Amino acid sequence: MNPVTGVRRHSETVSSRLDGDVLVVVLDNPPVNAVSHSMREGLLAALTTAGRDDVVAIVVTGAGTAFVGGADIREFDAPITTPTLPEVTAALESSAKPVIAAIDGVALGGGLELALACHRRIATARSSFALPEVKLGIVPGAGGTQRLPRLVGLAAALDLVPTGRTVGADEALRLGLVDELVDTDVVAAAVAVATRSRGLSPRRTGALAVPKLRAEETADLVAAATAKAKGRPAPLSAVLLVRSAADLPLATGLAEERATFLALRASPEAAALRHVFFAERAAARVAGLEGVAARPVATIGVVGLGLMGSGIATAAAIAGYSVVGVEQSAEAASAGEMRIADLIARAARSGRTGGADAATVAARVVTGDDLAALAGADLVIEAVIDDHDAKAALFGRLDGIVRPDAILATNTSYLDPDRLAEAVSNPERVIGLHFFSPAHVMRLVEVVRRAGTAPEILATAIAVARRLGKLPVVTGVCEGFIGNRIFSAYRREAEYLLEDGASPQTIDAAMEAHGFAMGPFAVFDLAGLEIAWARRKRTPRDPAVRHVDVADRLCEAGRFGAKVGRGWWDHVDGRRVASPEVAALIAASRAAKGIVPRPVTADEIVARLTGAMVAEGRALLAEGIAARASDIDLVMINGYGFPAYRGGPMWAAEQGARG
Ligand code: 3H9
Repeated sequence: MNPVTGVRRHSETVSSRLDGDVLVVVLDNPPVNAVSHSMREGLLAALTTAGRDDVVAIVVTGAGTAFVGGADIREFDAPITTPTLPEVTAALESSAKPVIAAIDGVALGGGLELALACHRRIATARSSFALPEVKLGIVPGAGGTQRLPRLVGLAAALDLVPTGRTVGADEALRLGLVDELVDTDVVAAAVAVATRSRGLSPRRTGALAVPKLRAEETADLVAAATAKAKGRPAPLSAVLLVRSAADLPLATGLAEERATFLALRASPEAAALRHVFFAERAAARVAGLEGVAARPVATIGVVGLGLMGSGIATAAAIAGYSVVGVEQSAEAASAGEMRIADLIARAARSGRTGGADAATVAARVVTGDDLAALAGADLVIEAVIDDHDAKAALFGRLDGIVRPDAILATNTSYLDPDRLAEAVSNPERVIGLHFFSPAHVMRLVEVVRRAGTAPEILATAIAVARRLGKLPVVTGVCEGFIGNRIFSAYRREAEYLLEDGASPQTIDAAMEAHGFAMGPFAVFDLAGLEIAWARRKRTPRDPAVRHVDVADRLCEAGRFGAKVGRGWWDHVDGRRVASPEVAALIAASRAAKGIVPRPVTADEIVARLTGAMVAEGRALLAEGIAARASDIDLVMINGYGFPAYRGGPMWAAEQGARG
């Protein structure tokens, strides 16, 4: 013990001090106090110290701005070491002296499990709670599935554990997950409660019975949670474990939970999801931005209020920015404003406006038909038609209107932002912000870094994307950037497969069975075929490269996709149906080239389509367009429906190569 401070160190990450006759145990493992081996060891040692006669109760708290962000995910690739987290939670729960969790910040995963094993939980309003393990392909492994339902009931636990949903402090209080909220010093409040609990026997969560429900009610809740699990092992196991908490003695339930946790922890799916977790953090580290601060941004201009622009404006308003939307005419502007108001209202209804009501969010948006309204904007994002001349002319006009330091961002999918930048007098402020449709929903934003973009502009664009709740991934300049360039290779290979003998039906079915939300032909139909057709018509074709022209024939026949009811599929009452017309066009294309169709298996389809992605991904890395393979994985998962549980194309290929 340090004689001056009275602080006793139990391990590298755990210390304690006496506050009166209450032992305050501090967990300190920056940045989020993840539970590491040293924290588990230290906590057990602190509990031993608490056995002394001069201690009447124990308060456990986190240093800094978190309680505990979960078990240390970096340890998950290594063998388990003792003491394990279940040993620590068992020791906390069985402590003869009352243990109170003082929570200020996140209590996630193993962190929430620690709190659940304490005898009371006191928290601040900014705290939040979740068992997010299923997002990492595992289930809680230290009692979460057994203690949570004892505290909050089956309905809430079946909502929270299989989804990993985060709840704020108010909801946690309502659910009974925390006992008290304070707006003062949470440790002082916990010490006061602890002092009052002197001599009282602790209320042990594990000793509580799960509140009884009628059998039919339980069956309905289980069925709903099972449907949401979409066949993935972790959420499905979470449903079963939570359900069994109502019937099994604590020790049996904990043993089942632990066995499931250990099995899932070792699964390829969990390894892939851990890769995704760390990939997202790695994407935030952008070379050349070390020590570069983002500028403050308060007002965002959006030019073009079609579907894309309205989505961007909606996301910006929800994030709290002042938004100025500009269209070509007053009618188009008011149509855009109505669309934005509708998107905001829908977001508010489904609880995606951060607690603000729709009217408050909508009041942040003004629209009009005069670019002059953008004079005060800090950042202007153009989302007009994807045509170089139109965008360059707009940038030229904006150059004379916006502040000289305002950032100009293009939402182009395919055009060259370097050429667009030539239209403005100080091109270092031009950047690409490539949103995905619908922009208020899709998480991915490709941040297109031009060689001439100033670092401060790049840092600011990334910070804005993050505040919009997006996942920004930096890409260099090339046709289609990371995502659409890989998607083009994917499209090409899908068309080769067609000609070789597969059909839109077999190809889509194979990719959907592989975990894609939609197969490629369903995606082409949803996006519409005419934009790619127009691009093909203006792009010279290399005669040496194999080309499949079925898509051109489809467009010539007016089969532009789902919105006209006909594309690669027929779309009837929202269902996809195989089209004899398309089958005939494919057959004609084969016949014209003398190709005899052969059976193509689902395995070949998956191997060739994912192989095409990987080959293009490697080219992007070699060209320096993508900074790291994991950035490519994030783009394909968050923008193109690649299943996260397979870790992305580059990760999956690496695992496959390792065998
Ligand atoms: C679990 O608990 C299983 C138990 O049931 C087991 C029982 C036996 N471990 O996201 P940020 C790092 S599973 C290790 O940028 P934010 C992160 O890598 C776990 N490291 O900050 C990053 O490092 P770097 C359940 C972690 O403020 C840095 O912290 N828990 C962990 O935007 C900052 O992270 C979860 O799934 C961790 N658990 O968000 C929670 N957490 O600077 C996962 C973070 O080197 N974490 N790091 O890149 C999160 O959701 C967010 O990180 C959090 C902070 C909300 C905590």
